[in-house]
Amino acid sequence: MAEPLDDATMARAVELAAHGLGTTSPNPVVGCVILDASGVPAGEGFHAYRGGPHAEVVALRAAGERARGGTAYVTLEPCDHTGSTGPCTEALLAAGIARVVYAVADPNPVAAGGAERLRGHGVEVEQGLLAEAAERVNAAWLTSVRLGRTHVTWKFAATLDGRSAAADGTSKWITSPEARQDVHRLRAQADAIIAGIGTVLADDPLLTARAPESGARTPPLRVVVDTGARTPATARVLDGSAPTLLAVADTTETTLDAGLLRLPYRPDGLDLHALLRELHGRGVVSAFLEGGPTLAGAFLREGLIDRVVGYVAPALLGSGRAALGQAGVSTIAGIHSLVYEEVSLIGPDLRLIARPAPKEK
Ligand code: AOF
Ligand code: ZN
Repeated sequence: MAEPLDDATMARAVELAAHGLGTTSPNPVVGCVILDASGVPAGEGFHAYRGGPHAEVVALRAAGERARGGTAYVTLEPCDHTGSTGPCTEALLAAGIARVVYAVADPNPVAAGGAERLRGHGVEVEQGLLAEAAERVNAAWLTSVRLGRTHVTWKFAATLDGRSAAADGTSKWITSPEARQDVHRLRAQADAIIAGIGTVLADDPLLTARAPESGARTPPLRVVVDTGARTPATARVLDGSAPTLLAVADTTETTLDAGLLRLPYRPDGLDLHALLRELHGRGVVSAFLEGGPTLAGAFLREGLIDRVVGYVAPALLGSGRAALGQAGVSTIAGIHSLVYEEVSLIGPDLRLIARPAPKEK
């Protein structure tokens, strides 16, 4: 039976999970709150880094003896396997937890089965509370496990009329320093930053995350979709300050001294599905797709964009490059429908976060 405290407590667990964004990859972000037998908060925790204790274990440690007879709220089904740590099911049983409420089932076949194990030991188990919020915070990991490919966030910056550059190609700066700082913060949460060769040749970007709090963790992998290996040896993406991978066609011959990922070539470009499968195989759970409009259009056409983050400046250009290129839409029936997830002001600019609308059955 649902308790009045359930929603607020799971909301706290989701908030805790978010603290792990950017440091747990290739593991999920997970939050956990323990209430004692009389419903008073006894301990909380989140999964902080790969190989570290799971959220449940952190929260149980904090609760100590007060966990006995209590309820554990977890954003992801407790694991039932021994990996880098022991099974959370056993930790919960050993602590004498009487009830477990979790939001989202674990899609990882290796770790799943926790709910059944706990029920088998007489623990009251409920699933689905605040599942939408828990899905959202852990979207990158859930997508990568369910689909076997890297989760993609497409980021763009544009004027209110959707332009990312003026007619002469100049684009610095459409959005504010605050918005650009926010981009660095989001980039730092991703495992990889993807750009097209057009952007590398035009802007010579560094593609690094310069966020104050990202200091200690490994920098995101820089990935250039560069079919013909045209990246100049002097390009800033090859400066060695972060690892770089050039995705080239398997038929391309090059002497470029860089990490190469050879992919099948199709008439309309590199096989982007193969790219995201390969990256996933290398532990890249989440990628930030930036620059330029052609590559973004190709990803969208292939159904490979999971989240859109748009920074929209209160300015108009009226001409110049559109933020998004050809995306396979020729008539309105082919429109890529999204739902807004979040709208906020970042300095003077709007930040819009959206994801693909659920397909109608
Ligand atoms: C986490 N943190 O808080 C929970 C996880 O590699 P391991 O042994 O740490 O196990 C990772 C799996 O454990 C992960 O894929 C997920 O299925 C499950 N739950 N993982 O990293 C946590 N609760
Ligand atoms: Zn676990």
